[in-house]
Amino acid sequence: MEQQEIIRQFAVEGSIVNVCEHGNGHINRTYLAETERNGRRKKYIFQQINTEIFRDVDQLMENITNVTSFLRKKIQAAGGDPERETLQVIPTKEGKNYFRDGDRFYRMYQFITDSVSLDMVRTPRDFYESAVAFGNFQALLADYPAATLHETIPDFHNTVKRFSAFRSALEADVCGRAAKVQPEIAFLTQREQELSLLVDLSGKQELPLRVTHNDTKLNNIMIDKETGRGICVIDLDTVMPGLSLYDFGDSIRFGANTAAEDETDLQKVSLDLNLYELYVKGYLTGCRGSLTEKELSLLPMGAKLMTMECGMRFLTDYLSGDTYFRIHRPNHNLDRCRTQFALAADMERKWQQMQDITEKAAAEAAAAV
Ligand code: ADP
Ligand code: GN1
Ligand code: MG
Repeated sequence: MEQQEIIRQFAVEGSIVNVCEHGNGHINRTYLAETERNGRRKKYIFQQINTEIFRDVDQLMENITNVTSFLRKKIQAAGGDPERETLQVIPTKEGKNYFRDGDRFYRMYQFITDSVSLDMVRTPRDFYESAVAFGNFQALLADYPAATLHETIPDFHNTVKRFSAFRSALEADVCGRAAKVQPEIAFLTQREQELSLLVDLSGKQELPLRVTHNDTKLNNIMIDKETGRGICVIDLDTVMPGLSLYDFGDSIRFGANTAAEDETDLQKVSLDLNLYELYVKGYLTGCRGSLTEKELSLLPMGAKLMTMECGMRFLTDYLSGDTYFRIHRPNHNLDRCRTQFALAADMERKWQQMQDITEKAAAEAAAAV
């Protein structure tokens, strides 16, 4: 089916006037679709769902529909604007939450108007606001019935299983690339022990399982152009039970890096401690005092392990022939892996400072309650 015909299957207003690729996500194919009726234009986000990764689209979309309906009610009750503060699924004309064309699956969202998503922080405030928004997202979902959520990607942040997957990819070495990445392999294997820390604590119920986002990149939040506030958390494909440390850590690894995730000049990669501190403060504000002592003390570890995990996933994908993350140039996944490991190494150098900042911010937040 032709793209415009697929878009017309959804309950959009008016006729389609423009469709173009949009955003910098690594997983789905995202388009901005514009329609017009009586001279009035409307924007939508139209996505082809990556079904190599999300194999059960019914479950995926059920999660998203239910989570967004839940958020909508809470936002309404708090006097917010649900049109802009949560994703809104546009159904098909037949009332379904996705459309299937052969083996391709599509969905449509309301476009969050007058907002931007950032691939790097512009000003420290952007990062602080994103932290408040991700913390708030978790707080809003604190009483969501977690057992009703489908696990869209099982063991998504299980660093032990991720390490096994890396080992398998290394042994198979299907593209003959292992020889080229010996330093990266060494960096990772030297840290194998530490990788299981959060998984072990979670298994012993020493860390609470919460409903988390699990993919808290800065570009998964829409920032209001006028107020600068983080208004809407998007990319809800991986909302599942998880650890707060995953959400915290993933934000740090992406947003508190002084360089882009795929920077090739590793000299530019470092952890910005000022941004780290702002994020801790913003996240604690958004979470409204819900984090346990143990969670608070492990925030630096969350940052480091999410950075290691992401580097490991990029390395695994590089060894496997780039089948998971969308790449835009040769060696893209290797470049991404190297920034993550360089960032983790910088965190090791700044470990004491990360701990001190966290402790101080946690004490201040506790005193403010
Ligand atoms: P992926 O899973 O591939 O990362 P996303 O759902 O994050 O896909 O979408 C990719 C990008 O598209 C986002 O980073 C954001 O810039 C933009 N985007 C997604 N949904 C919306 C929306 N509802 N309104 C405005 N922009 C959006
Ligand atoms: C992917 O979908 P996107 O681009 O927001 C990935 C994350 C990684 C991230 C690395 C479902 O996020 O887990 O941390 O790339 N999402 C999925 O940039 O695997
Ligand atoms: Mg995304």
